[in-house]
Amino acid sequence: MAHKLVAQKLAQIGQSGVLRFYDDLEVAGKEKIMMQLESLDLAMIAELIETQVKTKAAIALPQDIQPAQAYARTPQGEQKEFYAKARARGEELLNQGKVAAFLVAGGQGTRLGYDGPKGEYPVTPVKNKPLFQVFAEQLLGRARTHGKPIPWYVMTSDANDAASRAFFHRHGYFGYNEDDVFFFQQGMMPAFGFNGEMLLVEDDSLALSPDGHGGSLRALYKSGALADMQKRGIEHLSYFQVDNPLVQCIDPLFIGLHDLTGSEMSSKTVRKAAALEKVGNFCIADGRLQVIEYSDLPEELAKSANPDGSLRFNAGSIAIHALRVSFIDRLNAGGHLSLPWHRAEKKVPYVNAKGVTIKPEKPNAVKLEQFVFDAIPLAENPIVYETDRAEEFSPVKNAEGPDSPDTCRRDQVRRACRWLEAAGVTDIPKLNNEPDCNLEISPLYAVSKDQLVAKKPRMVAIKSGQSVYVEK
Ligand code: UD2
Repeated sequence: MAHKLVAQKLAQIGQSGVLRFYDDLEVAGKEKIMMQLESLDLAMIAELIETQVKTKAAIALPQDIQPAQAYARTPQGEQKEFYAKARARGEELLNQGKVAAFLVAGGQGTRLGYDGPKGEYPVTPVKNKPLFQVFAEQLLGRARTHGKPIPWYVMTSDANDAASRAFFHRHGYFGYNEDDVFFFQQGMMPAFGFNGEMLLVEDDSLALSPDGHGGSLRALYKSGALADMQKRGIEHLSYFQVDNPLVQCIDPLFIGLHDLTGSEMSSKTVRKAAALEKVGNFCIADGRLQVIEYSDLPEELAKSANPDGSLRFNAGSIAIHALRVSFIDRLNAGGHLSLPWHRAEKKVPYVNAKGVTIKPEKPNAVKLEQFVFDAIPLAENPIVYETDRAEEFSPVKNAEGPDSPDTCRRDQVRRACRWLEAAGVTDIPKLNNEPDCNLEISPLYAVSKDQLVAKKPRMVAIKSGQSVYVEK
């Protein structure tokens, strides 16, 4: 019965081809492709084929692109009082249990050469803790400070959902209360041939891939995660991505600034490492705050300088956001998430009409993705707050070179060293001004520099080359 309805819908949109092998499939194969098709919004797909696949929708670059102003990392003058209020407000919201954490962990560690969910990747310099554990312990540390559990929403993908859940389970949820971790899967989109046809990767399977981290805002709604937040009285969501162990999963000052300014979606920024660094750029484009990806910002703008030589467009996006729960609800009104789609031409293996698998040598397909930062121009009063790259951003993306496990461990050790020195540990061995030892601070002991300073850690002298784990 279900099959007939789906077949009818497919016929209406000229996509019956995906069922060409259906009659010869085993029962399991029939169920598989039906489930895939039923999870798709076929009416929306029909529209996207016309507007995004068959025609290359020209990216309408805004007419007027200006640099965005960010709230300063360190407040000056009158701003100091506002920041103090904001920090207190963020802490109050945490004390009231009104803030939840949101991790997007849809990707695999492919670029890292790791065959599994990226969150499993061991990343810390002394204990080799996996990314998931780093976040779990940090959130636990935060929750203890504020005396309220922090619900944690974790978005996975079809490829890594089971493995991610099993990993948490095997490790006793890293001490987290199982009831406070809410896993859900992101949506998938089919790949399309240039003629608009949905591609099959097997006789019984569409060529599906994740719909982008922007899809997380739809998945929150569809999975019931949003309803769960509303039931728990959560007002704000702190969004972060799986590849950055330096992130403050929840930062009271940032949450407080976001709340007091009435912002529906706020973002952290760092100064760019170079004009063409591969991060999005915060801009005021045609009067609205938004992120323009590095690949879309005209090079002459990316390279343009202020009279003092500094970059004009110097606010890089590090994919850390705060979102109001009511905003996510509004974005999903009417059952449609109103974010644009980004088109990419890719090489996608597929089964042709004769049932032969083709491995293309050049791009043969269109993939469509949504980006979470495209929600910013739809938000009321969105703000940007500048943070310190060395303190908060060192992602693990590549197996070697920049943004690799090596640079990330180095940056974790440097930060631990700075925190310890601020807490009065003055005799850390150095070589060429770099810590000449391996340092790691347990987030269960201190989640921030201020917390570590308050703890006044008493440590025995550290020797050159020594590995030290600070937990008391
Ligand atoms: C992203 C941003 C870039 C910068 C950088 C900071 C985009 C297009 N670019 O670059 O501007 O902020 O991050 O690190 O976002 N993910 C999913 N589902 C998906 C796709 C991604 O969960 O369908 C997650 C993934 O698990 C990871 C994060 O999103 O946590 C980043 O994805 P990416 O590695 O594709 O983004 P990247 O490095 O190109």
